[in-house]
Parts: sequence; C-alpha cells; structure tokens
Amino acid sequence: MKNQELATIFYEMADLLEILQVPWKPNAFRKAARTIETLSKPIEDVYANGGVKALKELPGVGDAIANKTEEFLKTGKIKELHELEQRIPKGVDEMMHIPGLGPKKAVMLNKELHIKNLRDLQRAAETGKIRKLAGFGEKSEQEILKGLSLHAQGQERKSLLMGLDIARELQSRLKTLAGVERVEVAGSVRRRKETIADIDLFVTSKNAAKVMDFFTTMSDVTRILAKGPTKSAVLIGNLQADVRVLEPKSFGAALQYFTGSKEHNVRVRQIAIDKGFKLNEYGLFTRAGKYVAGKTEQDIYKKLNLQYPEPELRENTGEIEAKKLPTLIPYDAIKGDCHMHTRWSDGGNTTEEMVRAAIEKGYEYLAITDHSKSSIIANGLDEKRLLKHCEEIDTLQKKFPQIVILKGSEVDIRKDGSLDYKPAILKQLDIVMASAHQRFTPDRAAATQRYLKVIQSGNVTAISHPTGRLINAREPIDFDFEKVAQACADANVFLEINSSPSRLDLKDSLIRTAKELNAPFIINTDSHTTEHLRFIELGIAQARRGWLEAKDVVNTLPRKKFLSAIK
Ligand code: DGT
Ligand code: CA
Ligand code: ZN
Repeated sequence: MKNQELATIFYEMADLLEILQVPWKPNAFRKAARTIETLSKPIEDVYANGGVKALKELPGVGDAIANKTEEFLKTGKIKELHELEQRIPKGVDEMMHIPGLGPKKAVMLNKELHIKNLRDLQRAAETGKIRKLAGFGEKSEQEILKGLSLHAQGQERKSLLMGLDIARELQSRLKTLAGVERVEVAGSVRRRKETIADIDLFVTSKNAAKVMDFFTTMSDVTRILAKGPTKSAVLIGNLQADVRVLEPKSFGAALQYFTGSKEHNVRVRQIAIDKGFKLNEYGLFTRAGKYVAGKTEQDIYKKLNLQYPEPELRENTGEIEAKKLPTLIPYDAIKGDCHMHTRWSDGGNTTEEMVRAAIEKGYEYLAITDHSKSSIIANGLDEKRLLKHCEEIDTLQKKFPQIVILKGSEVDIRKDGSLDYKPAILKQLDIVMASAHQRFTPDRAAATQRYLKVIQSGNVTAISHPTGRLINAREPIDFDFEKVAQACADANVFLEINSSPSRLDLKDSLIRTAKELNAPFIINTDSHTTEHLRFIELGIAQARRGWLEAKDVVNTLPRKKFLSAIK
C-alpha cells in the first residue's frame, strides 16, 4: 500500500511550493495528499483497475496530480520533487515542519542565522539567538523548543488510521496464502491506541517458511529488518510490521501476551502466579509445567477467574479491579454522523454527495455543519449563504426521504465567548456545533469562562473537538476540563468525540473523566470528503477506550429519540 508514501511526497511538494511562493498550487497538493492518505484502498489498486481516469475521480485530484501519481507508481519517484528540492536552501524544508514554524519563518532563520538543520535550530533557540530576530521573541523561541520536542515524538509514533489500514491490508494478503489458517493483529493497533509504533501480526500456518518468504518480498516493503524461521520484521514505507507464526495451541496465549499493554500483562501475570500458575506467550501452565490453557484468550482469563477485558480496556487503569466491566459501545452502534463539511465551506464534495454517502453507510440521519463566517480560510458562510444552504438542504430532504438531513453549523466561538451567528439565526438550525478554532491569549481562566458562557447560552447542541489538539502537532487548549464537562452535564450540551485521525478529540482519558461527571457525548467524523465518513470507527474506538457504553452516546439513538434528545 503506497498511499502514505505518496501522500508524504505531495505534502512535501506543497511545502516546497509554498516556500517558493507559488500561488494556489500548495493547497491543491495538500488537498490531494489528504485524499490519498485517507483512502480506504491502495492507490496502486485504484490505478491498476481504472488508470489515470480512476485517479481523477478522487476528490481533489486533477490532471496534473493524476499524472504525477502515475509517474510515482511507475517509477517510484516524482521528478518535480527533486527539482524543487534543488531550489530550496538547506534545512528550510526540515525546519518548516516544526510546529510553530512556517515556510516564511524557516527561510528567515536560514538566511539570518544560517541554520541548516534541526540541531542548529535547537542550539539557536536554547542560546537565545532567535529572540533577537525581527518578528521573533522569547515566546516564539519557547514555542520552537516545544515544537521540536513534539516533532521528535511524531517521528516515532504513527496515526491509528495508518496502522489499521496497513494492518488490515497485510492481514488480508496473508489470509490468501495457502496453508495459513488464522491471522490476527495484536499490540497497540488491536487496543486502538491513538498512535502506534508498529504493527504486530500473528499467523497460524503449517508452512512458516512460506509466510516468511511472502512477507519479506511484498512489493511495498522498503526494508527487511529481520528474517527468521518463524519471525520477520519489515518496513512498509516508514512503518514497521512484524509477523510471527505460531502453534494453534498457544495462539490465544500469544495474542493475549502481545496485545498488551505491558502494564496490563504485568498485572495478569502476577494474578496467575498468586493462583499457582505460570503465564507466558505459550500458555497458562501449572507450577509443575502442565499446560492448562492457551488456545483462546477467553480460556486464559476464565481460568484466572477474571472478566474478559476487551482489548481497548487493557491499560491497567482499573479493568482488573472493576466489579463489572462496561458493555462497550459496539462498532456498529452509530446511527447518524452530525459533523461534516461540503463544498459550501472547505469540504471536497457537494451536499448531495455527502447525503448519498451517509445513506450508503446505512445512517438514519446526518447533519451538515459547514463553517461560520469567522473561519475565513475555510470559506465560512455568512448569514446569507447559510440561509441559502438551508434552502438547498430542504430541497435535498424532499429528494431523499429515507434519511433525516439536519441543518447545522460548526460555529466559531469568539474571543468574548459569543458565537459567530446571532441567536435568531442559530434558532433556525437543527444542530449547532460550537468550535474554538481561534486560540486567543493562552489564559486558562479566560478559556474556561469562554466555554462556560457558550455551554450556558442555550444556543448550542455540542462542543466540537473540545481540546483543539492535533496529535503530534498542536497542544490542547489549556482550560479547566472538569468544570467544562460538569457544565455540559448540567446543561445537557454534548461533548464531541471528533473521529478525525489527526484529532481524536476528546482523547480516551478525558472521555473517562467526563463520563464520571455524567456528561453526554456525541461521536462525529468532521468529514471533509465522503471517504472520511469511515473515520467514525476511530472515534468509537476512543469512546471504548474511555469506557463508554452505547447509552452514553446520543447518536446511537434511533432517529425519533435522537431528535428529541438534541432539542
Ligand atoms: P506500540 O508498539 O508502542 O504502539 O505499543 P505496543 O503495546 O504494541 O507495544 P510493543 O509492540 O512493544 O509490544 C506489543 C505487546 O507485547 C505489548 O503491548 C505487551 C507485550 N510486551 C512487549 N514487551 C513486553 C515486556 O517486556 N513485558 C511484557 N509483560 N509484555 C511485553
Ligand atoms: Ca506494537
Ligand atoms: Zn468541522
């Protein structure tokens, strides 16, 4: 699967074009990169099945980008990227990827301080050289240091979406091999952790050698890290994937062991010892070494007199002690997606295309929530366009009676805690998602007050991506989360679990905190194309990691009950 590799190239080209101040092209490349990185099927398959024409049907992919994609798939590289790289001073490209630095600042640092790599940058920031430059200050120096450390983390851990996509692709390939019986994914991917370091795959097969040969010679392997008789590791793009071949008799034990987390396993192993057993990746044994269980995970937990914990719960955060574990919200429980964008603001599809895609997903309802007027770069709607958009939705509702189309908005929260539209306008909408997109002064008390004012205004249904973090790229807004969650519980304002792979906001631990305060939840995708509707799975995964049940999440309700719940 070459999606990530190609998307990375296009992002890179966008950045370089931006440094060269080429107009609009950077955004076109970014849009295409986003489409490709979130595509559910391998880009090479799209091309193999339909050629350049099929590529051009992807949102944001036109002639030029389709041809570049073809060039990449045929030759493994894109000539223009290398040409662009020649034109950019050394170090600028690397620097502009640091959160808090853009292309302009990166160019300046190179020009004025001759910074040629991240090590230079770190040293310059630490020794107070940057604050002396025009346009920089002590604060931007601090931000650069913080950005450098965020960047260092980002280099190691990949998004759950990428982990899941590649793991599933590898799983389905391995399943087609003759002699292979079971293939399972373990590790942090199985626990649906928000970021992952690598992919851990487990196979039962009578012909281990064949599995090893196949795995290390797949066309998208960029490097073979290890190849042994029953265990191999490769890089796919820059993501490591490990595979092990096991005996059926110890399959459950290995799955349990390698699913982790390590902290969970330490506890389970201690319990085994306390009960007179020994537990390892080969099975559960008596002290004398007699095999007791190991074929399935359930057998092992049962023999230890423990409830079976779903993988998402295995973090040693109370799942062992809990009197009764929650019945986690099922992956198919969501009945409608209530946060998505169309071409009216910054989405890539028309309203009708989004509606059709929601119907195809089997939803009973959806909400269209384009941006409000303060989101200028996102082409936010002023009042006039908002009302026009509502008319379009009325027309579509007649055309598609099988689904309820809610008129909504993702409304910006302003500095004084007021909303971007007047209450009289908001009253005409079915659903109002309030978003803090702008980060005013970083003042905890003011940020908390701002949220409280919004929640108590009586004009909003939910708070979107409440902490505003971007994984590995942007810190969350600093505010008193418990106070805000409590206010949501009191005012029946929903906290969104935003499923966008770079957000996953709220994250697992905050979901759990809010649940303990009885705050209500809604899980949405914040889709910008029809393809993004599949992100819902990631949001549900985080909800499960936050111990939520279906009843905690309003959009598990069937349409009638849902509509009265959000009134
Ligand atoms: P990751 O890869 O950092 O996203 O997270 P994991 O949990 O997938 O960690 P990984 O790949 O290093 O190991 C997979 C599982 O194997 C881990 O969750 C638990 C188990 N494991 C690995 N090393 C140890 C260890 O030293 N002790 C115990 N008890 N379990 C381990
Ligand atoms: Ca792992
Ligand atoms: Zn949005």
